[in-house]
Formats: sequence, C-alpha cells, structure tokens
Amino acid sequence: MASAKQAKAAKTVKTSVKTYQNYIGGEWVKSSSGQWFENVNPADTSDIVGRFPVSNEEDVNRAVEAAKSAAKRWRLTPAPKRAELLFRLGEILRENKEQYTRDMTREMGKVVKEAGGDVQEAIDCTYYTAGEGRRLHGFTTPAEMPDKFAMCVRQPVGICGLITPFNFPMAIPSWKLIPALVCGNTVVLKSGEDVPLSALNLVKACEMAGIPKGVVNLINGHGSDIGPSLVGHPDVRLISFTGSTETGRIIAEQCASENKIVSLEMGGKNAIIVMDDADIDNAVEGSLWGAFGTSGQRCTASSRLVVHKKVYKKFSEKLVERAKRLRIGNGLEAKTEVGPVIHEDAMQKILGYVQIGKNYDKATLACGGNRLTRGDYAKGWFIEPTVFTNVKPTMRIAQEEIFGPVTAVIPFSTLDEAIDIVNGVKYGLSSAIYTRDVNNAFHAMQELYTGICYVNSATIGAEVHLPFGGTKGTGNGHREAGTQVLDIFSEWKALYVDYSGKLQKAQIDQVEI
Ligand code: UN1
Repeated sequence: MASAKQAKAAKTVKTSVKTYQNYIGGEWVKSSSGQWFENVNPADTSDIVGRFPVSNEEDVNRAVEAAKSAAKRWRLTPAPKRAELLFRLGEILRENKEQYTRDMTREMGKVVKEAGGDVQEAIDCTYYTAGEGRRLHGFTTPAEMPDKFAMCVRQPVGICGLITPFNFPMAIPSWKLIPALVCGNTVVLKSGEDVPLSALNLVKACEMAGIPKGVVNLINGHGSDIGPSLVGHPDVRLISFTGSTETGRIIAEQCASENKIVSLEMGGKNAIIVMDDADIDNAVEGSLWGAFGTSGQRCTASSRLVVHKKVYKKFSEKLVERAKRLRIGNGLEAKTEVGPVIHEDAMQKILGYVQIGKNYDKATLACGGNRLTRGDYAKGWFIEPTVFTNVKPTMRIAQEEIFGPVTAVIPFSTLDEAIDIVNGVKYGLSSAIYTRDVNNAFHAMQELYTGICYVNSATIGAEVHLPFGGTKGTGNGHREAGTQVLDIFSEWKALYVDYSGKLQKAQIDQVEI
C-alpha cells in the first residue's frame, strides 16, 4: 500500500533518529540507493520511530542471492535441528515481548494490549510450528504390485518471498516465516513499509537465535519499488502475500506467468448475525470488539452486523451508546480502547466511505463519522467509531472493505435471509452468529461460506493452531496457520521403491490373480 506515512520518504539521513538497515546474508547493510524513509507514529506524527532503507531491485537481487547460497545447507539440516533454532527464537521473542509490544504500538498505533497479543501470536506460532520439526508427517500406502513400497514425503519448495501488511506487524510475518523455515526453505521478507520495526525485531531475534546466515533476509522499502522484482525474480519459487485484494491479484498474475506457487490472504467483509434469541448484551460487546478492535483494521473485522428485526432497535441503541463511550487515543496509554488508523491516506479513504454511506447509500449515520482534531488528536489519524444503521445489504458500505472503525447494521427477518446477506459479498474470510438455539448455530455453520465461522463471539481472534484463510475474493484456496500451512511451504514427493529385483510394469493390464 502506498503510504502517506512516508510522504516525506527518500531523504538523506540526519539528526538523532535511529537508523535501521536491511538484513542480507547475515549482515546488516544499507540499501544500494543509500536513501531512507521515515517510520512515523500514527498517533503522533511528530514522533519518528526510525529511518529505514529505501530498497530497490539491486537489494532484492542481493537478498535472493543470499537466500540461494544458504538454501542447500538449510534444506539438508534435519528438521528437528531447524526446529531447535526456532524454539530458541520463541524464547527470545518471549524475553523481549514488552519491548516489541511498545515498538509495535508506536509504529502501528494499535493499543498496547492488542500489540502484546500480536507479539504473543508470533510466539505461539513459533512454538506451535517449531513442533512440526519433529513431525512434518508424510505417509506410506500400499503399492499396486508385490515387493514394491510406496510413500510420500514433504520437500521444501526453495526460496520464498514473503510480503506482509501493516495490521499485524509481527504475527503475520511469523505465520509465513516460521513454517517456511521449519519446512527447510530460505526466505526474503518484505514487511509492510508502515511497520518496518516489528519485522526487523523478528528478524533480529532470528539472528540472535543462531539461524544461519542467508536463511532469513529482510529488505525494507515500498511495495511498488521492490514488490515486482521480488515476485518476478526467477530464483524465487513461492510468494506468500497478505494484503489488499487488488495487489494480490497483480501478484498472482505475475506469478502465473512464471509458474510460481502463490498463496494469498486478502480482503474481508465479515459479518455477525444476531438472532432474536441471542444474548443481546453479549452480542453488543462482541460486535464492538469485532468492529472497533484494531480500529477496524483487521481483515477479519466485523464490518457488517446482520440483526434480526425483532431485536434490531434494542441492539442498535445499545451498540451506539457503547460505541460513543469508547476511549480513543494514543495506544501507549493504558486507558485507550481505540487507537489511530495507520496513516493519512487510510484516514481519508475511511472518511470517504462515511460520505458514501451518508450521501450515496443514504444509510443512517447513527454515531461517529468524524476525524478527531482537538488537542493531541490533531497530531495523529484518529477517527470516531462509526455506526451506520438502516443499511441495505447491497449498499457500498455493506459490500466494500473499508478497513477502519466503521460498521453497518443490516436488518433481516429469517435466518436463511441473514445467511444470504452474509454470503452476498465478494469476500469469504470470517463470519459469526449469536444465538442460543443449537439448530440455528449448526445451520449457520453449515451454510456460511467463509473460511472461519464463530458461534457466540465476534469474527476476529483466530488461533494459530487452526487454519486461517477465506473463500472467494479473500484468497486463492490456501490456508495459513495450523498444520495446513505446511501445504503452502512444502511440496509433496511420491516415492516408489521396487525391491522385487525384476521389471514390474505399472499401468499395464496384469495377468489375472
Ligand atoms: C488480519 O486481520 O489480517 O483472527 C489477521 C484475527 C487475528 C488475525 C487477523 N488473529 O483477528
């Protein structure tokens, strides 16, 4: 995503702000351009978190070269040994959690408790996935002929390009990096340019854990400058991308022309169904958390609330009353519940959707909708939690991903109608239903066409040991996390061993038994 956060990018370095570097072949190096961009705190744009290298194709080539030279040794390192280093990495992440958490809030804006959850997700992913070093199960199966053995093993794919977004600055890089490594691949990571410090902290921790030189490489910079050269590099076998659906499609097209493996995690327009038999207070709390947690900047955010007509008024009133009371502010302050959005462009886009909701869709703006500009708010990108009511499922605010603290409350009469509404968007990441009726719950679980579905909780909060990903425009059929992620970062190899000592022909009609 092009970033207004970096409108002042590409400057030569000055003053006391800390300067960071790329990590290539086990060395911390500046970019070949010698230019830097500023990492700015979205809650206070006078606070410069650091300066990071503006990389270009030359840096990509060096990073891929480093990954290539480390590939064979790493691939041949036994998986349990690779995993030992990853367990050590988990320890280092745990020891430094507090520092990483504060760094993340400062560069990304999410409140400290959520940033801690993000780092924790990286820790959990690391421990869980490192355990795969002693599994990475293949299988055996009978062969068609006597004295013949058949089995399947996983083999690494090679060099992986990992491209990650701003909203989960450490968790999402870890979802890609750790399984790539345990499977025996080497990587080049290009993290979100708005949150370079968290990815750098993760990579630095890899270095501290003793992961060999060249196995993990980090390049900083703008997606538009380095993305195409990373995706197009002939030695990169796989691209794993999380970000916008538009960028994902461009990446997939480039990968298709070069027969690369590509896994995509993209947008969402997730919905919670609230049945008339639901615990309304619980549904309101879940909806607030799902819609306004991380300032709505999750691909799993509850950006539609599909509410039974019988409880619509009561639910909406309670929701609006609670939304108005959410404390907005700098995420570093303990009392803050909703932080800023990532940068000015994002803020303008979100405010643009508020205008669309009001003037084009003609929905009712029940609360919020404004940028906060008084006092300290003027220094950052703060938007009030925003609720639209009387929303029709086909309206733009009910169809398009807003990626901000905006949610749309849509009325319905029957569960099947609600399910059609939830399924009636181009995305399919996450869904939820609040109900006390077990039949409703199971019917919804069966019919909601999403990769993740919750009963009696919001659409956010997926755990690392279950598969994560979505249907339709959200992805291209892959799942991250869980053991399913191994199917992205390894390829199956079928092995046949004939120990009969003679030629046995397969796919030839055999003599009758
Ligand atoms: C994302 O929003 O891109 O399920 C990832 C969740 C988090 C991950 C979200 N564990 O909300």
